[in-house]
Amino acid sequence: MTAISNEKIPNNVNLSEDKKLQRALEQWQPSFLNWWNQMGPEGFQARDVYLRTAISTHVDGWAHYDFVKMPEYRWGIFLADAVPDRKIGFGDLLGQPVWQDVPGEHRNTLRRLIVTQGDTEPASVEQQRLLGQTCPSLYDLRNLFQVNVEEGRHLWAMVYLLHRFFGRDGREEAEGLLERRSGNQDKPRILGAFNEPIDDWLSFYMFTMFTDRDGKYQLLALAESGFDPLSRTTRFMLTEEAHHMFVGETGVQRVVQRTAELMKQDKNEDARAQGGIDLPTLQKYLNLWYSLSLDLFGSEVSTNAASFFAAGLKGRAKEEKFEDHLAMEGVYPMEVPAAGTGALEKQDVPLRNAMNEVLRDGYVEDCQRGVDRWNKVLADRGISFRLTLPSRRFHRQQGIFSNGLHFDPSGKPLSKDEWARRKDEWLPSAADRAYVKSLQAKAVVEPGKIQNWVAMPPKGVNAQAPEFEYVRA
Ligand code: BYC
Ligand code: FE
Ligand code: FE
Repeated sequence: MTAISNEKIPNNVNLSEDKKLQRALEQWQPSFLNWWNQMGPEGFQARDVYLRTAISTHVDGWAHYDFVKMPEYRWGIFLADAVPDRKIGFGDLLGQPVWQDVPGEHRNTLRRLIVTQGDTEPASVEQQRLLGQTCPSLYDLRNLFQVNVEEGRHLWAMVYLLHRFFGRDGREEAEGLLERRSGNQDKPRILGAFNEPIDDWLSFYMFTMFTDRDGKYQLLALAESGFDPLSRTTRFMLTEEAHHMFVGETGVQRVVQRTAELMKQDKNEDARAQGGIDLPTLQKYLNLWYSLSLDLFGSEVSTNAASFFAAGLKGRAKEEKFEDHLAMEGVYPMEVPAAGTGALEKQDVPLRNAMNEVLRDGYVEDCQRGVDRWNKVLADRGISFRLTLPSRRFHRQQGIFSNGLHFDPSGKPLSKDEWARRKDEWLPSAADRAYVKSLQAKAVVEPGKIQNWVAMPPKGVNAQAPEFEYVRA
């Protein structure tokens, strides 16, 4: 491994050999820090936080753990090792050598994909910037900051590609990534879920469970790209993504566990009476973040997706597991709402046009495995309630089930009026949100202590104890 740690921008891309690129990125760096100081975690920037930093891409030692002040975090540029003689694994160019540069005819499309990916990273940091002030424990606070600095690194990953391969347009896009703001009316982030508020910790756990998991699937699809630098950078991002989903899945699991404990302490099994989050409220938060995250896959039937696939820009997750990499002949049977009536009709969609749905299939299965693990916690404690993933048709704002159509969580069509009348049964109401926030009104920052509505983790970070002082006063 080359020595990288003492460079201004840590990297494994030989940045010092490309002075022009190095200068451009060193010019972007203060803008990034400016953005971080303004839009990053509020109130904790001067604290020492126990963080892992990526220092290489090798499995046996890519992470280094130590106390760091977040603005001094060493955000670096890391690509996974090149696969020798790598070939395009799908689409019209199947079997041709991958590209080390951007083919002119795909320049705009690739830039757009990279910008869309890049935009989500700072967006999530913005969405989460006030959570530190209401943290359940120091362990959770540290995990939040770990996720935040790594999303910052993912932004660096996309900005590297923009600067290195897209010339002036790329540099302008890199500026734009620091200018849009989550939830801002005039300059919103690009994708829907990234403009939604994350202003309580249950939402944070659901977001890292469901929305970061969209990240996993999108990154897996981009890791198949014929544009090799994109493939290599997303492959390394995936190793960091695993921790974000761990934070989400185990976060919700610790809430489920605590809720079960509190139910057992109450003569009516009433978790709220014991200061916890009841299971129906958990289900509503799940419904919300799962449906917002389903939207991130785009429409079920998409000519964009077909052309990304045809051109070798974006594949399916783990493309090698499929038999037919051309996808010219197959169809994907789907239930599609008929124009006008909205009644569901079976339709065979040409496979390439259904690539968003194919990617979503893998995602849905992956989510279900997590939900099964939560339900096991309930079963083990003798509670009969089960959490469920709602139908893919429920509460959609993108794709064939949006556009004024409404469905209940079982997928049954509803009139507009019925939806308006009943949606608070399925999505967090203003009262639910106020209740959840009331449980988190006061941050708990004493080592080993935790708010009442969530259980302590069974293990700490990097072999430290759960009660370790992860963020120093
Ligand atoms: N919100 O054919 P369609 C992550 C637009 S998360 C707003 O349906 P397509 C992370 C679409 O852009 C992973 N607009 O979809 C997680 C298009 O616009 P134009 C992020 C949307 O193009 C947590 C139109 O609707 N990575 O990393 O096949 C924390 C029709 O498009 C939405 C990526 O997204 C939406 N939800 O696919 C931190 C990968 N959905 O062209 C980070 C890169 C669609 O008509 N992006 N639209 O103006 C892509 O691959 C594709 O852009 C999408 C959409 C999958 C998002
Ligand atoms: Fe990310
Ligand atoms: Fe993430």
